Amino acid sequence: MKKLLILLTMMSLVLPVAMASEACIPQQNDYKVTCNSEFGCHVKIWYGSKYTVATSPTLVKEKYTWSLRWNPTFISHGSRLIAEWDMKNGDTEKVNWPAGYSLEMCAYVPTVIVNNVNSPEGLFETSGIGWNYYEHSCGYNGDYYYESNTDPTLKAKWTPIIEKAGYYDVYVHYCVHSARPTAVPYKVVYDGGDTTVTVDQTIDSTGTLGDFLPSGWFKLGTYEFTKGVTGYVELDTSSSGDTCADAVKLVGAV
Ligand SMILES: [Ca+2]
Ligand SMILES: [Ca+2]
Repeated sequence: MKKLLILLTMMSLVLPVAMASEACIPQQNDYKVTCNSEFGCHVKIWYGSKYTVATSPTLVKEKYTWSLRWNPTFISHGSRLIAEWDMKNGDTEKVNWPAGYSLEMCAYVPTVIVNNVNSPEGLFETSGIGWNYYEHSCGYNGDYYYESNTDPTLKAKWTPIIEKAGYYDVYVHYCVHSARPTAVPYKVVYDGGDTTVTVDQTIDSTGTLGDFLPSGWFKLGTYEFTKGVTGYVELDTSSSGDTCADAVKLVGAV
């Protein structure tokens, strides 16, 4: 209960916290744009540097508040961002843009990383006695926990703080070593059930053997999560070898 209170306090103080990237696709001009991403969209209109007519595109404001940038900043490819706005999933907005302008529809891609430490993005917990904290560059953010027991009651749990419900790709990171188990059971608890995926911690995410190698992000699968802290990833140490507990990442599946 105490941990839950701490977590809720963290959430109330620091939200929004999740990082977000964008997946952008140029649009054909058919006088409207539609957002087809459950995490929402970000629309951007660019003014190409080779276009010489100094008139604005025909922006038909219907539903959304547009952010117009009449003192635009040059970006690397020589175009200027002149307008942008956010849209919700399934919504359509009227817009027309003449030759020389381009429009991108960008799906928001939320990303939540829970390292082996409590943070605004999530909670990390270990249970049982026998976990050792270790610092090495092979772990995500240079650290991880490992154990040398065969007691299956030892567990490690990552609870991401989900701001937007939806489907997420779930990845784990660990420090690769030949002394680790070849089948670490990671249980993913998601909206509607749970699935256990075993991970060979003697190889990295591309299948390469090694000692003290960073694993890269190994994908456990794609699962649906509700807003909040009901979903989590948990491993136990029932497998033979020195299990590593490092980091979990969720990336919006768009
Ligand atoms: Ca780590
Ligand atoms: Ca063990």
